Amino acid sequence: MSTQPELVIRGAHSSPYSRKMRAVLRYRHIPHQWVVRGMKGDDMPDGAVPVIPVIGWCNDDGSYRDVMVDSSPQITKLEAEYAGRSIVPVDPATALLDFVLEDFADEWVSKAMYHYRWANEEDTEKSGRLLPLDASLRLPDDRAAAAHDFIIQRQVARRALVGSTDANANAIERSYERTLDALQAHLADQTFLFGDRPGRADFAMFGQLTPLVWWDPTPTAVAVDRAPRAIMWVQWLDDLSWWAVEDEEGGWLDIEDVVATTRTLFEEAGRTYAPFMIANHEAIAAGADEVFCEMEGAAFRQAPFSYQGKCLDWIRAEYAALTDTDRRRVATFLDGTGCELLVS
Ligand SMILES: N[C@@H](CCC(=O)N[C@@H](CS)C(=O)NCC(=O)O)C(=O)O
Repeated sequence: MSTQPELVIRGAHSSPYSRKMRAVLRYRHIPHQWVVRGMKGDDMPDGAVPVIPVIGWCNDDGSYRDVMVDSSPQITKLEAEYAGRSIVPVDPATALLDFVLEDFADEWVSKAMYHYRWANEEDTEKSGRLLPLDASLRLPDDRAAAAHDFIIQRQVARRALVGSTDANANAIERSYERTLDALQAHLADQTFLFGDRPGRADFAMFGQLTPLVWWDPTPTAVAVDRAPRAIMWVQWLDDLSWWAVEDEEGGWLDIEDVVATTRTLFEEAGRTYAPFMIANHEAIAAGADEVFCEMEGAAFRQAPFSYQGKCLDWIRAEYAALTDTDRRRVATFLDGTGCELLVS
């Protein structure tokens, strides 16, 4: 009898999005097989674009009937196909907030992740030594040394693509610090962002924070100082298969009850992520070759990023699909955070 689960997730230990999706599958009790990209057992075809994680749906004979990339749509498909332990809040207005904060983590906190790692020599050196071994512990030393140089060159050269320039460093680093401060305050009283069970935003934040607070020395030191709770929270999120969900519909907050410390994260998103996402969307629409926005009185610039343009479209589509009443409830919550611009 075949013991192969229907789902295979192909990722890498060091990939924030892979960790996000593996944590979702674990928490949701969805049987799956984890496969490290390029290692034995990895027979999955690439998805539409060559990124990880890829989730593959298997037939009984082991062939793949579907493969899919991009963590947010993966979560949506899994929600439609698997019942129980949902990670989408029951109140549609809270669910919209959760979707926005998921995107803040995926598309903005990810800039801090990339920046700290590839802008500081100590962090860069560490990743250069460790990343080649992610998929192959037995890689011979000479090949690991060659991979060290190759990875560092490639990743440092890509810094500007995600906005990790010297001119943007202050905006990215202060935002990381404020995000940690908000989480430290939040976790003093709450385990998750939208109730007594984790949502999409919790898993997205977990994914990006893993390298920031557990791997890279510079941002880890910042986190030890400012947000020890967030560091341990990341350990919790990695495997929440044990977290009890007694009432499938219960445990979520209505939007009117979402706590002030979660709102603080929206204020942070409103200072940074929201102006960036809007300027990026406008730059793509105008065919411009640079995104420019004001962030706390300084200029933030990078090249347009088309995937992030789609992310804003998805947020706006979700908002448009709400009832008039729920749209008003969301607008009331977001008013004054800076995130209201995302949906207006
Ligand atoms: N939008 C994607 C992003 C996935 C992504 O950027 N993955 C990175 C690794 S974390 C990647 O595959 N980069 C190219 C590579 O590693 O070859 C998601 O939500 O999953």
